[in-house]
Amino acid sequence: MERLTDKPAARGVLERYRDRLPVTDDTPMLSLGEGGTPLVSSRRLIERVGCKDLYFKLEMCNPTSSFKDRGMVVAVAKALEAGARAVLCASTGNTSASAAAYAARSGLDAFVLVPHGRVARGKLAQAVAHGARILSVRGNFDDALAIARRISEKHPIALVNSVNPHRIEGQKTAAFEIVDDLGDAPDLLFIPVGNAGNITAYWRGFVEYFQAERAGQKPRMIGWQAAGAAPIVRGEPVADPQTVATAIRIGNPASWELAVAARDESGGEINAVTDEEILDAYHLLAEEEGIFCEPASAACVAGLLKTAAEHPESLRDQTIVCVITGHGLKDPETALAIETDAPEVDADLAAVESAMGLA
Ligand code: AN7
Repeated sequence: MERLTDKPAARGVLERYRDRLPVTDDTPMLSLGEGGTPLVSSRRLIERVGCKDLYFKLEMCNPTSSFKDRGMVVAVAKALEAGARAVLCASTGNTSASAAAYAARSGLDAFVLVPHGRVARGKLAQAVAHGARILSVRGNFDDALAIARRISEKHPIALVNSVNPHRIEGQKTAAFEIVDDLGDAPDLLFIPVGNAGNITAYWRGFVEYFQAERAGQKPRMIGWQAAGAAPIVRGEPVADPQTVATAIRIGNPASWELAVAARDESGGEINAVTDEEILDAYHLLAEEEGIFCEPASAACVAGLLKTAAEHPESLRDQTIVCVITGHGLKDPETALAIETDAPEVDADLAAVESAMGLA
């Protein structure tokens, strides 16, 4: 942490929001330039939705291409401040990618427990590249998190899952940015729900800005789980969660109660969308908005399209933000699973013209 003078373009979450984060004089100002992500307006999907305004918060534009970086930078900085030598997480992929990156930058060891065979390849590639010690656990995310919690209790290794309160603190800064960009909170926030840390964090951020009178209202929080991994919707843990959206393949969310509180205090809802609905939204977002996200992120857009189909009147006068949590490149298998029509052609002008239908 010698080079405290690093000044990434976006300054980073710790420096920008130090007054609203658990930053002390001893907290290292770690940063990879996280936060400050774009809030882009919908150009085409809004016509299907029929609301007043529709925006996408592009959290895939963070340094490791997911929202996790906002919380991870705080958790790793606080671990450093406390003298930790190593960090540990269980992860469906994005938390491990982020932990690996910030640990690498800090000279800490990173141990990541991932559910065997269920992590998208791009996320594994990130953990490998950053030199994390990856353990592929024969079990699901919930099994891996239970073990990670035990290990952090028994050994001096900092747990950087969202049960670490510093993660939630960092992630709430995304809500601040939305309010600052819009001039107020939106009416509705659509957000995917897995381990339920992020919906908890956004709600905290919106409440804080409302109490500080930086926002005149708070949004209703509208969370979306995958139908095969929807414990909060069903009201009971799911023993064997299944969904194409591997990031949210979680059967017993750590922040379950806090997510329910966010839902209820905001007058919101947490509902489910099927894998088919998720993949439809995933393709529409890429094809009609130019936004290539991972399937879990598309769950909230799927939920928005479903709501537009079932209760169009509920959206009519609303300003809506969808949180696009992770990048599509993280999961190339899903992207390439659709039938691609990429005919091979000879390296010849006439042949290419003919294949393009220009001949
Ligand atoms: C792209 O990385 O749980 O409800 O271990 O990667 O806060 O869990 C990821 C979750 C949404 C759900 N979108 O957020 C992990 C992990 C993406 C994600 C979620 C995740 P939470």
